[in-house]
Amino acid sequence: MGLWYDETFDGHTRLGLRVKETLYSAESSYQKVEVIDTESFGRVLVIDNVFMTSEYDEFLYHEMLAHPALTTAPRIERVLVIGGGDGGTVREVLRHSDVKQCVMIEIDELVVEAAKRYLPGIGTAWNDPRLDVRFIDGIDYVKKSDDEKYDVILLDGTDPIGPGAVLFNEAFYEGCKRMLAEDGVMALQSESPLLMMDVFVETQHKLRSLFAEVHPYLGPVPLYGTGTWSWTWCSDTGEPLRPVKERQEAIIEGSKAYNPELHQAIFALPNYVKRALKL
Ligand code: SPD
Repeated sequence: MGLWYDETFDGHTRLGLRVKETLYSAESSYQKVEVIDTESFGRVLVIDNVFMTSEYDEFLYHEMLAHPALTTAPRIERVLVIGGGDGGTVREVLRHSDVKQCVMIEIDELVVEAAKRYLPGIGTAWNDPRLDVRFIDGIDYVKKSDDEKYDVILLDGTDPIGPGAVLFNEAFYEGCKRMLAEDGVMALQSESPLLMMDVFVETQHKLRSLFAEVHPYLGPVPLYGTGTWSWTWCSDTGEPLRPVKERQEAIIEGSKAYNPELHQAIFALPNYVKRALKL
């Protein structure tokens, strides 16, 4: 039978992957970081026993986090990514030639070290001169930084447990808004509207109290084992369904999932989500 690695979601449900080999296992001052090689999902980054990303389906998550925001913001010269230590999100950001600078704030250097060594197929843009990686606390950064505001902010956190929990609180979102240009766009991973409906709904309410336009969108990420995953597009101006065609055209060829039709489709919400959000 071999060895299995299980992620347990709620004490009653788990997703198991058959492990070929554990490639890396270490404890930082924040969390346990592992990379396992699996039969079905290829190499998988695991943080505190939660599957974070896999070689097999990472594109479904990273392309969906990055491109809806990057194709709709009025400008995309300065982009901030908070979290995302595996490098998948910044890789997608840097595929846009209009991006002049991408600052990535990751609290845990060990995640980036592990990803660089064991997941080189995911983080393919580490050497891009436009990338500025800083190992600092994202909360402190958005609350106190004097840096120029960003055109796009992407939040690529873990689930709201452990060090990633603060990335779901209102004070953090307020800080992000402080760092966002007036007409900027922020997008974030906002959990599963099925197994984590309470977190999903609460997150939408927090965002709605800060932004005039808050639009969740959905897609599958098999590694998260919950059927459907959500991300949320936020802005005070702008409109998620009016992408810049030239930006879309420039990335279609190299995208495994994102295309203009999918961009429109992912914002269509099923009734159970609309009802939960009173839309
Ligand atoms: N249930 C796991 C959710 C993890 C979301 N972030 C993943 C980081 C991938 N860059």
